[in-house]
Amino acid sequence: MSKFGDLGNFLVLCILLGIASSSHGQLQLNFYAKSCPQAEKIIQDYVQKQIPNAPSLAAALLRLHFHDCFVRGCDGSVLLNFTSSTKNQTEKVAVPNQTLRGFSFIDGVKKALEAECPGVVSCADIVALVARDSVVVTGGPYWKVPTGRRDGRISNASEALANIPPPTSNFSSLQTSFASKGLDLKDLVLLSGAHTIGVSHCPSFSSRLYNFTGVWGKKDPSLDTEYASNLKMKKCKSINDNTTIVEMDPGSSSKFDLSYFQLVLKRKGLFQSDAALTTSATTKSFINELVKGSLKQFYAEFGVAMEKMGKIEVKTGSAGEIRKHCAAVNT
Ligand code: HEM
Ligand SMILES: *[C@@H]1O[C@H](CO)[C@@H](O)[C@H](O)[C@H]1NC(C)=O
Ligand SMILES: *[C@@H]1O[C@H](CO)[C@@H](O)[C@H](O)[C@H]1NC(C)=O
Ligand SMILES: *[C@@H]1O[C@H](CO)[C@@H](O)[C@H](O)[C@H]1NC(C)=O
Ligand SMILES: *[C@@H]1O[C@H](CO)[C@@H](O)[C@H](O)[C@H]1NC(C)=O
Ligand SMILES: *[C@@H]1O[C@H](CO)[C@@H](O)[C@H](O)[C@H]1NC(C)=O
Ligand SMILES: *[C@@H]1O[C@H](CO)[C@@H](O)[C@H](O)[C@H]1NC(C)=O
Ligand SMILES: CC(=O)N[C@H]1CO[C@H](CO)[C@@H](O)[C@@H]1O
Repeated sequence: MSKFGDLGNFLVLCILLGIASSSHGQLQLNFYAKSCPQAEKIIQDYVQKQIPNAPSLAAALLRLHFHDCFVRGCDGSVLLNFTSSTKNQTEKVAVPNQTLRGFSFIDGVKKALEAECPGVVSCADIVALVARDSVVVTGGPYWKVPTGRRDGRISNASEALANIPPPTSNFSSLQTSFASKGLDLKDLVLLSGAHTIGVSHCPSFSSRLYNFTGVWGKKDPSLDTEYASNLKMKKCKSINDNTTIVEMDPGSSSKFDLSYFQLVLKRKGLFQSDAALTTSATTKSFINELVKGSLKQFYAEFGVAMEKMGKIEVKTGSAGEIRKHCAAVNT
């Protein structure tokens, strides 16, 4: 009798744990194995076909995943053009999103997936997989992307403003921002390493050249002087230039290498947020270790941090929805 009781308790416990873990929202590798077995292959094929024609999109797509995850979790909300409650004020409209690219690429992938298995693969998973596959195709690191994310129905510009750290962030703001997403200082350093690829527009850093701390003519003393003059003479010739693009890792902005960290140590990180990583002894020593280590080691650690970022506040199970079109919530 007591034996049955124990077994009974044990079974009840198993069921409770089962419920707890499923409602906890676990992503899993190859979530679409049964529902859409070709899903990951379709995405990979699309990326392998398209990215070599437009390799600069790899950086844009990686950044898109970051912006998605930092606002309401990785739920595809960054892709929405309008929702019923926020009308045109979606995340895209917010200042940090004005330079996002890659939306039509995501739409193209979604179209290919809808043709194979309609209504099955979420836009949030597409963003996560496309980011990884694009980086891999351009010769960068690979990381695991567990799937099963569901799409959100809300996208709000003021939340994007509040959650995406601005390039003027100091160390403590970055630490707070990342901590609020469950990411630690090591993650902050590693993920900032994404700035080894891609470009920026002048307004993201021109106050460092022209108007530091709001004082006209003042330059950011933490930025290498020669680098600053070059940027002023050759790139951002006026503080109003909002069209010129600048490599964040000059000469190496299509290579996923360690040179971003080398530049940051030489006071040549483009943003105040890059420079801020050397203002804490902890993050500075992480950077020193990375620079001394191998590329392989950076790739492995970057991958772990990306997997962590890809799990921020994900919606799973029956939460959210699987959008039909990535730019709009289902009606
Ligand atoms: C630590 C806080 C971060 C700040 C303040 C920041 C800020 C920025 C800014 C201002 C730009 C340039 C936008 C423009 O003017 O065009 C940029 C570009 C970029 N960021 Fe970040 N970022 C951060 C973290 C990250 C993370 C975590 C990732 C990805 C894991 C990332 C990936 C990228 C990439 C790949 C680009 C280049 C995009 C392109 O070429 O279109 N950033 N970032
Ligand atoms: C959403 O906005 C993007 C530009 O931000 C545009 O290219 C796309 O056509 C729009 N999609 C819809 C469904 O309105
Ligand atoms: C958007 O988010 C802000 C800040 O959280 C909130 O005050 C505002 O009410 C939201 N707007 C809508 C339309 O939900
Ligand atoms: C939203 O649309 C209205 C009317 O079309 C316009 O007046 C307003 O400026 C728009 N807001 C934003 C942030 O684009
Ligand atoms: C960092 O920036 C935040 C937000 O702008 C500000 O409130 C804080 O005082 C700054 N911290 C330091 C140490 O400068
Ligand atoms: C310089 O910065 C201050 C404070 O942010 C601002 O009020 C001023 O308009 C800026 N000057 C120029 C020329 O952009
Ligand atoms: C960008 O610069 C152009 C020309 O200086 C100006 O017309 C436009 O309003 C600017 N856009 C933004 C978003 O500041
Ligand atoms: C990609 C995207 O949607 N960018 C938008 C950012 O916001 C400006 C207006 O503030 C729009 O013009 C862009 O289309």
